[in-house]
Amino acid sequence: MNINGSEKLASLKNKKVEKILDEYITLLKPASVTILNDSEKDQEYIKQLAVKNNEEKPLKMEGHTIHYDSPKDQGRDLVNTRVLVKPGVQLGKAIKTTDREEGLKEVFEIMDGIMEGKEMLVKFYCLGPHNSKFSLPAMQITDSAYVLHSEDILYRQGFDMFKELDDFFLFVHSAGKLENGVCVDIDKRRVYMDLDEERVFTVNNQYAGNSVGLKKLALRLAISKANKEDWLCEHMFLMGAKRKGRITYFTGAFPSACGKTSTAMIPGQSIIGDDIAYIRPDEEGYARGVNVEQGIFGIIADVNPKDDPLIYKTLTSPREIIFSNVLVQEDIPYWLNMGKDLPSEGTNFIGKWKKGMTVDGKEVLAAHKNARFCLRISELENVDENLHNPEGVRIRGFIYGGRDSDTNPPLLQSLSWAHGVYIGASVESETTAAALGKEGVRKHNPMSNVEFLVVPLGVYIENHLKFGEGLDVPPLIFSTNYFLKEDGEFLNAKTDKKVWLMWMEGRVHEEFGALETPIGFIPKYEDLKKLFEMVFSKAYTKNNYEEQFSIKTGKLLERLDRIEEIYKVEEDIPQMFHDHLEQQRERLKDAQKKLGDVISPFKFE
Ligand code: SPV
Ligand code: MN
Repeated sequence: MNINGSEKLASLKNKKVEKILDEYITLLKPASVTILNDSEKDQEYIKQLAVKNNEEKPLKMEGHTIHYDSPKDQGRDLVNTRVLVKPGVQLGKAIKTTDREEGLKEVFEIMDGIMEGKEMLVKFYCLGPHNSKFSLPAMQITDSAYVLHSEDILYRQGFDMFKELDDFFLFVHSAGKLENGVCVDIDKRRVYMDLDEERVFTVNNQYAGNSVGLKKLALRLAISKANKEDWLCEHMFLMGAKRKGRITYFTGAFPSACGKTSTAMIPGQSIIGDDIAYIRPDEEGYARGVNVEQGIFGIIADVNPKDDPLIYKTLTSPREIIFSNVLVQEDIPYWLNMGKDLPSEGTNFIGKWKKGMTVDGKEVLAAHKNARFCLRISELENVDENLHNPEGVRIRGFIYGGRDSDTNPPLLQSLSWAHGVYIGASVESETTAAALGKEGVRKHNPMSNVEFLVVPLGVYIENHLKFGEGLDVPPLIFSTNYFLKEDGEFLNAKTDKKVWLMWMEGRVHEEFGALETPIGFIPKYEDLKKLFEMVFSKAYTKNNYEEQFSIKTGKLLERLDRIEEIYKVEEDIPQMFHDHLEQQRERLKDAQKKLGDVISPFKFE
């Protein structure tokens, strides 16, 4: 086999890498192999290859390209994404598993010869900042230049780390057969995780949540590692909240498509990351976190000049951006709710598109709800100066968000660390287009991480409890709900999240009081009134407050019962979790008896 760039391989002097290459060249049977290093030249090669292979097409604006995924590959595949387990290993109900031997046999059969006639690409990256205790090296093998182009944007380069190294994550991907640059063998799509060997095999897909090894596949391997080593690997953004000339860092876990990126991008604040954080204790007893990534693979629907001015501006100016699954007309990208009228025809993920078109009796929208943009965080005006700091930043607050139309108030603070872990572990959210399946179904999503968990829930929760207990100054824990509705209308403007953030920041610095309710602390009316006035020059009425912050004991108790049902069947859930559930039930029942089914927040003054 002729290997392009074999001198690069030789310079690594890495026997394990060489062995892996031999193994997968034999299995995948590519026509050629190209080894890439961190150079600009190799990054440019990949960009051009993505266009040459038809996986991307240049758009009108300099640096912009469009990539389409198959209509059947527009979100993460929850059915065929599995953890390979040895006989006897139980991971619990939330996690899909396959017997390791059978799974490996199955996926190796699919992979046998899958790269025939294709170029195998090999590249090395670093998860987390360089030269840091957070850094984890990762090797990527793929036949998709789109995947590598995405990784060159989203991750830090890591070639040099592979000199003298034999402990790293491995991702082996093939998009399989392509037609017009789009993969077609979707029925043979598999994403199999082999935790024992810290490697993932993913085939017959291109949607980045399935294909890009360093994203959700590395998240799963790192969750396994973190839970063995007592740190946290979370599906969390990382941002700086700015007030009174100071900066205070928060992480936030939100289910996909529930306002995570737009929270990380609140105007006037700074962003470190929008998706995945590694968090470790520091010597002074604080939690420290880094962004695993250096780019954003963000949902583009709803990005408009009013709600997300910064991202909108960035997306509509020249720079390196991969758009995916949007509508394109005359080489200009359009997406849903972008604040202007969309053309009535163009090209999208189904091919030629015209307004009103249906497929299987369902109208095809101009762009997919899960259409995305991919760019470097350094391209954003609000990039935080600590993006690449090897020490990370001190995290003072965790935020758990969910999509909940009728139960939780917009904002809460937990009564303690352990109560906060209970709150995070009982997040319920209505499903969205980011994962394949029905939308709008209430689903339990602990720490918004359920789709990525590879350790039993009990282990995961225990690790959280221990983590906070081991800190002198644990982050405060908050929960938010941007999606509360009354008579079908949202009770909050999308931009209100800025006020919630300012309140949380003030709580960290002990500048605001709070009201204690059965489910946690809520803000006082006067503080919110002042903040709305200060931030938006907007009146916040007692009526607004009452509608949003009433404690709905009846609905909350129903929710608690649902959560209890789920945890009943999970093994080894720490007793502390059950205690918090029981205490919360008692408090709610008590309040219900005394004050009714829906309690005005003023009653807690
Ligand atoms: C998410 O859906 O949570 C994402 C995008 O961040 S991906 O997981 O890559 O599909
Ligand atoms: Mn995500």
